[in-house]
Amino acid sequence: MKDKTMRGAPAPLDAARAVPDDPGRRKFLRTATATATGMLAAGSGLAAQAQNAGHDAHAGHGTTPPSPAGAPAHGWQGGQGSMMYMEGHDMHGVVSEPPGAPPDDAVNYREFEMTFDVIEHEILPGVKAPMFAFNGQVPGPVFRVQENDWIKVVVRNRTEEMHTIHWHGVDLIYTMDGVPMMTQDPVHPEETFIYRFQARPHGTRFYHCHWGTPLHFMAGLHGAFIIDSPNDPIRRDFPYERDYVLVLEAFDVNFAREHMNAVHEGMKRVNALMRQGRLTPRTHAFFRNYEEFVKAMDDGWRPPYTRGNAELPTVQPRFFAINGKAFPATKEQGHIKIRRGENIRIRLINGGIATHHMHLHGHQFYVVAEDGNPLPYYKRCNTIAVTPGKTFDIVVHGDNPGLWDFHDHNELQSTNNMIYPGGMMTMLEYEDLGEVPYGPSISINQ
Ligand SMILES: [Cu+2]
Repeated sequence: MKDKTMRGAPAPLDAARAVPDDPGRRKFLRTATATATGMLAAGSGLAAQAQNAGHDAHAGHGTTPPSPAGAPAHGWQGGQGSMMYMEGHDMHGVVSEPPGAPPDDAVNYREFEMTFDVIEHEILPGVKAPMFAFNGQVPGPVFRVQENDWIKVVVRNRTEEMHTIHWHGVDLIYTMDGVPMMTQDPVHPEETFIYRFQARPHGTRFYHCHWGTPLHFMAGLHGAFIIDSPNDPIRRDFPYERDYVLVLEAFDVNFAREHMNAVHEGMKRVNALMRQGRLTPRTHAFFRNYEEFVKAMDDGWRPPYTRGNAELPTVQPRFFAINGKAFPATKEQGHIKIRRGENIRIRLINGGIATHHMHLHGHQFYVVAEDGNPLPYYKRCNTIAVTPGKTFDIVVHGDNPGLWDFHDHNELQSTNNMIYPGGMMTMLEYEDLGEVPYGPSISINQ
């Protein structure tokens, strides 16, 4: 991210983490194959490599300049939808840009650089899983922009799979909406894709990959997209200085590992077929339209959902995280801090596939926004169900000094691999508590 707001964002939980390099990715894929049945496969070697590579792994990757305004963008053929990956294109270095947004000289874009990566992500000590990642981190970086800002996101695919970015809850030009084959071609390996849109309306929104969604979205291509506005009524009604972004996640690490390898093998097959000139709609389950698909079935072709992925396990998350980390590793990002008399805003974003009943001890918080939109009246609650695809904003008023549990009240999700306590659990901590009669310790097998 080159925009300074991505680094200087006020949210205390936004810390970016190390970006692993490509050799590490290849190595982990081999490791993952060998340990597909082992849930808690170790990967410290990779972690060490990732640290050595550090953020400089990104510095060498310049962004190819966008095509000039009005130039025919690669892969866009008069709205016909593209078959480009069946035509043997080498996408290395290709820059694609959908039509529909103003050119660079027409509006003042805030430009962000993004990458799709494969990493091994540590959910908590002892548990690592292969994941896709924006900018080498899970969740992706937090965008903080102002309403009506024009946003330009230049995203480079550094994986061997395909992806897109969908801007969830943002009212943008449909060609930037990121749904593969519906509004754009997927972003191919080594391709760079440019999204341009205006950030509106204000509120807590998010972004995620829309390709191969159960895997790509769950593990872990998702991140917060916060659109602020001076006209936000919540700022008026609950003056606050600090807000916290909590991306709620449910990880099935076995599924991630096995599906990641299946996808990887699938891409190898596609590439081999392409080299041999044998990539066809039937070998790749890709059709120009519904009629072509039905005709193939009439001719005896069997779609993948009647055979292909059946060998994969049912998705059953056993690890639940806030901003990529499960309790007690939620501590690594810091607790949610508050002081007596202070209002804090907490933005809850469901970045996964489960419902999370977030319960705060010792307080009745105000539910102030749903799906990013301010509510016409504020409801007082101590528990709120955050279903998949939803965001809720709550405001906590600091009226009960102490150390308070804030956790998923589906207790199965306050565990790590069914061992309590763990998972989706963190703490609301008063900074001005002074001397505490009881200080927390760590117990991880109750
Ligand atoms: Cu993806």
